[in-house]
Amino acid sequence: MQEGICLITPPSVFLLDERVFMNLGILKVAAVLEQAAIPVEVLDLSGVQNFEEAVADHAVSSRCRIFGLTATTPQLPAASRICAVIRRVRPEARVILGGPHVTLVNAAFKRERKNAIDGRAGRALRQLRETFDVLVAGDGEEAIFQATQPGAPPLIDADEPSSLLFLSNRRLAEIPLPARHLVDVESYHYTIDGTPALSMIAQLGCPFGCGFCGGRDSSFLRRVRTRPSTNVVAEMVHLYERYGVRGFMLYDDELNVNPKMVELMDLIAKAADRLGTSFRLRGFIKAELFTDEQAHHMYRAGFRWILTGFESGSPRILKNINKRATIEDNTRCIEIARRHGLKVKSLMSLGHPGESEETIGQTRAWLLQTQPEDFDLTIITTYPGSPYYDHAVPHPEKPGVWIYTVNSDVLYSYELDYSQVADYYKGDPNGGYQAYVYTDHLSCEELVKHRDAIEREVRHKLKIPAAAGAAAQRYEHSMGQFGVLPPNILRSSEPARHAAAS
Ligand code: B12
Ligand code: SF4
Repeated sequence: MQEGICLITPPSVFLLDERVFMNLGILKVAAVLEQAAIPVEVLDLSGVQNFEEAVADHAVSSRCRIFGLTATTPQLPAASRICAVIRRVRPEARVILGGPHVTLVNAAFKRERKNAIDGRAGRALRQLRETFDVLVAGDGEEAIFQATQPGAPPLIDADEPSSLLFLSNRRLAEIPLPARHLVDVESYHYTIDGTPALSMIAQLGCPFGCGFCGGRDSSFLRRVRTRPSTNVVAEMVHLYERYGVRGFMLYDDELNVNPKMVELMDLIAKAADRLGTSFRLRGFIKAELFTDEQAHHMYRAGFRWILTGFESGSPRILKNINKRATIEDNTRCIEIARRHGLKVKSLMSLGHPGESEETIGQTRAWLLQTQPEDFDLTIITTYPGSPYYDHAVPHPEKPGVWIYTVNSDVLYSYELDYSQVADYYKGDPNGGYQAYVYTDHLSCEELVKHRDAIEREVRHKLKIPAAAGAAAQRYEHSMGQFGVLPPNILRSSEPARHAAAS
């Protein structure tokens, strides 16, 4: 029988609820392997507290010798621990790491190399190389076949548009849909206005250059790549027919950077009519590109919500972020949405260069003035691969502190060992935040204090309930099931496909 590949999604213990959106990237890699009749196992550890036990139990009996992990930066500590478990129980195994973290570290490293700097991205990449056997940066769909070959190079760079491994628009449309059947779809629970929904990626890339956003030097994350509108609609129809869902969360970075967005909305509306149903959609919009025409067609397609990264109510901070949108653009975006019956979730953040009590006050005032139906307020984290990280220089006096300067305003960030610290994203919004950044005007603690105060006040005044979390699950192997993982954690491609490959 042909050797299989076990693909693993590490947990994200820092998320409020881990079974909301399944990881589509690794399921795209699984789909191309299945298409090539290579047996695939998917170990979905999202929400599994004792994940190392689950990995040990499975790896010891798995027929796979190749293990492929995905990781964002905050998932890296868990991914490193998973790798250590595999090495312990299966010393002969090959462990591949793909996903956003390695992609971003590699992009930052290439930038350092271009500028002849031996810097922290180079160190981070070396650390990854010491931990994993093969690293894959960028698109995984073609690269996985190289990574699994005997004698594969330690780093495969599929994040270069000149590489055959970098997917063209045409190839993007040809590759199979994410292999969602290899995770327990039922255990994921997301609704849009009460309608059960699944997430989708219709296009890749965002051409903008916001300072806190990862991948501004990565073609994988920056170059806009689209699929034909008919191809996107076909995925929706498939999800409707196979899983019975009418809700779709579009996780494209910014839907309206696609010049064919209105055409796409029309085709979605027509598909729903043809099926005799109505869809409910949610997705991200770039504020200054938003128009009445887009809003009208989005509503017809089934959108009732848009999410927009407005980030700040301060003109100075918007400039420092390099957001491009002005306060007026942002307010106008909300007005357009309102005219067309679309609710707005305003995505806001604190802790940018030059952040002060005054700029935070402007953010608070803008939220209260524009009254979004929902909002999110985070403190930014300087992840590798974002301009705030990549363009920072060491503090001349304080070891472990980095300085990013823009328009004479400064952001200080603490150096973190990303292989150890699962940096904070969303915990308990009432008192669970930490900051690893500060400015000339506000300390880490003050940023957290202001964030918590605005969260409480704005939610109270606008009557917006706080998001609820979900308890993590424990994998139990004490019931005579040693080595057999339940189907909500482990799924394999169908035996018929295995047989075809043997
Ligand atoms: C959807 C999404 C989420 C969702 C769902 C996450 C999930 N379960 O997938 C939610 C809302 C939960 C979320 C949360 C967060 N996210 Co998010 N998210 C995204 C988003 C918009 C789309 C992800 C996606 O599906 N992409 C499309 C697929 C095809 O790409 P992919 O997953 O990277 O997989 C491809 C390759 O990476 C590679 N690959 C991936 N895995 C593997 C494995 C192997 C073995 C191989 C060979 C290849 C391979 O092949 C895949 C197919 O091409 C991305 C931005 C983006 N456009 O990618 C940000 C992004 C991944 N998120 C990001 C961040 C920072 C976060 C948060 C920390 C929140 C925050 N503070 O902003 C949290 C942390 C979540 C976590 N689990 O770690 C950053 C990651 C930065 C980093 N350094 O890792 C990104 C890149 C946004 C950005 N531009 O800054 N996120
Ligand atoms: S924050 Fe949004 S608009 Fe800015 S670069 Fe990232 S994806 Fe693009």
